[in-house]
Amino acid sequence: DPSKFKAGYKNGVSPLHPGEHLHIRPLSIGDYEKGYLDLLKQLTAVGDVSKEDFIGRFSQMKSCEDTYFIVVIEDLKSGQIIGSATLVKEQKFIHHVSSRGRVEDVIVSDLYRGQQLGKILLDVLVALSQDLGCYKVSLECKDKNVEFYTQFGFQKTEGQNFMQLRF
Ligand code: 16G
Repeated sequence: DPSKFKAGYKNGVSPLHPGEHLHIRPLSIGDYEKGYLDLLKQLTAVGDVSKEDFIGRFSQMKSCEDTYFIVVIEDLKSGQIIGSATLVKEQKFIHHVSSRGRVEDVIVSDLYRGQQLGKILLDVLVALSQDLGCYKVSLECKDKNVEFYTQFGFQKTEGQNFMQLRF
């Protein structure tokens, strides 16, 4: 529902029109050949992921109905994936058997920064999490990105901490 998207775009760009030659859509298996994993390497360690590994993980995610929503932006001119963000819908007993949305792995290729593509990806995932009936949506990010996420309504929560145990 396009009316759900917040305003505030410049230069005629919007989630429905991300830019010349740019196409926004769900991740597909063929994106292995379109540099999807190289894009993720701009976010964190990815390692050696074979096509077989990729297909296996893709299929596992797909088999979890209504759970993984990976949105990508493809540059149709180069045939490369240049932006991506994931929404995970986590099912709960709490809040009257509701669900929580988690925004993960948000990345826009360094060559495409400053074109409002991060905003597009976030607007799409926030609208999607609402449509899916999540009672909240959350994310973890670096200090330098806090301001970016504030524009979508994300807020740091007083008295709540992000904790992790790494292996
Ligand atoms: C950031 C990402 C998170 C990603 C992590 C990878 C967003 C909003 N946050 O926290 O989704 O999984 O970085 O870093 O995109 P790591 O390899 O140190 O876990």
